[in-house]
Amino acid sequence: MPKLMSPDFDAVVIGAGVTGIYQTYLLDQNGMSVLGVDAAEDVGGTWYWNRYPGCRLDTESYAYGYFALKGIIPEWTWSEHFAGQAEMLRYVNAATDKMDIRRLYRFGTKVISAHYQDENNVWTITLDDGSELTCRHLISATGPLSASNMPQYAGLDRFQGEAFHSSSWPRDDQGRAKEIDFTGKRVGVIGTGATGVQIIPIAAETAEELFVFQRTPNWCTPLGNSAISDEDMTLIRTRFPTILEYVKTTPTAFPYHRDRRKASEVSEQDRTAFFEGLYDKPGYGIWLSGFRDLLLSKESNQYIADFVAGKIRQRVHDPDVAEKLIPTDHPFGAKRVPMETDYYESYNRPNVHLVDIKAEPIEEFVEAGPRIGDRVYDLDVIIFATGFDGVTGSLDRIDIRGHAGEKLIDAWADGPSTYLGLQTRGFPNFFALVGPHNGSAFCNVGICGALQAEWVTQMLLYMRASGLTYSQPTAAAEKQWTDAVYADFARTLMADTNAWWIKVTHKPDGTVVRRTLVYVGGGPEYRKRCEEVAYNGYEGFEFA
Ligand code: NA7
Repeated sequence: MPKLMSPDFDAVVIGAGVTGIYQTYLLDQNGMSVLGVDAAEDVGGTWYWNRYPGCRLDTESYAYGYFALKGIIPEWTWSEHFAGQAEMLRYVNAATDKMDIRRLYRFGTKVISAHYQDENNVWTITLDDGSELTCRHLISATGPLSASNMPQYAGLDRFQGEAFHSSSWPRDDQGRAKEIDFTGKRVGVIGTGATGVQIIPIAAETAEELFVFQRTPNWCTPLGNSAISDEDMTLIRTRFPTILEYVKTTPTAFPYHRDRRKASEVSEQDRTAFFEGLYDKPGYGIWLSGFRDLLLSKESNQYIADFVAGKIRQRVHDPDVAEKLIPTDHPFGAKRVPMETDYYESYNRPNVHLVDIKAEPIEEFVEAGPRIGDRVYDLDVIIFATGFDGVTGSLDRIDIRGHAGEKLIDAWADGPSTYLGLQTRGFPNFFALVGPHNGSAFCNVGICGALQAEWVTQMLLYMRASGLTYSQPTAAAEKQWTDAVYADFARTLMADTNAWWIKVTHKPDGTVVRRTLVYVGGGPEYRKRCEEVAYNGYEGFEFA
């Protein structure tokens, strides 16, 4: 039985992104001593780090808003239906000012390790400035897409041009993203996920030559962004409470419900008309409002895949290039669908060249650029839009050790095991917000992260009121939750597609283990489950 010891803080929150700052605020408001830590120099998380040209929301600005609760949304004027990075960062900053939580943060500081001390029932946190502190509860809000994936190409250090990951865009002396003028430059982009698809059309406009190094094409559909007029903004404001309630009813907390029909229940003509309507509408409708069996039935999926492939063939003039841009390895929507603006038209420009690095991989970098076979691509700038070590990557990079020194990275070696995606047995008082298996990594983070922050706050208040200082899930509750998460995911067409939400482990005996990092039960079901657990006295948790 763990003993009581007075730690330096009731809680340490790792991360100053949209979820972390809200968690810090809630704990402070409820009289707990809390320290927030973030490697960045300020708040913003994703919106702080990702400053590449073209970076913007791929979901409606006004649906990304739990800050409504803090009075931010009613005052905020969105300039575009899908806000750009700078506006998003201003928005998070405004929310931070309103919540007055900067004073609780240590910025520019990384958490190196977090070790649970069995004998004192506290976590010892080591920071990269060498300092150590203790806390009762450790709460990570490190983001599902914050640990960048930078390929280690041989010879990269020899490259004489500029090379950087999209989330580490070069900064000026004041820390602002440098505007890189691509004019007259030979530019390379590696990666064609959501990030590459946002950068490519912009670089294409001015670069002398743009080489897109594509390993796997994605199914991309039009974003349809536009400015919000003053009149529209007035209407959005009046509708805001409804929008917020509505998104809470949808599986992903984005403003989209699936169509109730199966694809096979609709005539070919009506199906095509339905797809045309979705393709022309701004945003994610084509993915999230499609037929209800889109991600369950191969036949249903093939209809939409054929439709989008047809659009790519129409939009890209060179038939060979068009074919290379059409995915053949994964169903439509089995990866997050990049929302594009003139992406396919970029390939009609004479200065844009698609290089298929699945057919012929980059072998190494030399001084001038990447070498493929006999050809060296002579480049001034190369942007690695190569994505992230998703969901658990940011936690894997911290030395987290629980009961008896067990490492979290070992406990999750074959895939995460959690209860409600929030706690793991053997790691007492540790909560992972927007972590694996809790719905929010596959959800509108603003909404789902807030739900978790509120839920964790309630649990800590319950513990305080009950004189409890120790919590962890029971083995049975954790197993039941984890088995259900894996079983639900296995039923979908996403199960066989590698995306950032799948952890792939190559075992020494040659077997490959593929595990989902996300919960696909949907927001309403997740919320219901969390509420049931709390209502039943936090059933499934052990307290002391
Ligand atoms: P993504 O969607 O994971 O895309 C990463 C891209 O980088 C993808 O095309 C990868 O190809 C490619 N990649 C990754 N590693 C390599 C190497 N070593 N060589 C060549 N190409 C590589 O990340 P994004 O940043 O674009 O988007 C992340 C999320 O941000 C997105 O889902 C939205 O939610 C917002 P692959 O497919 O692995 O063959």
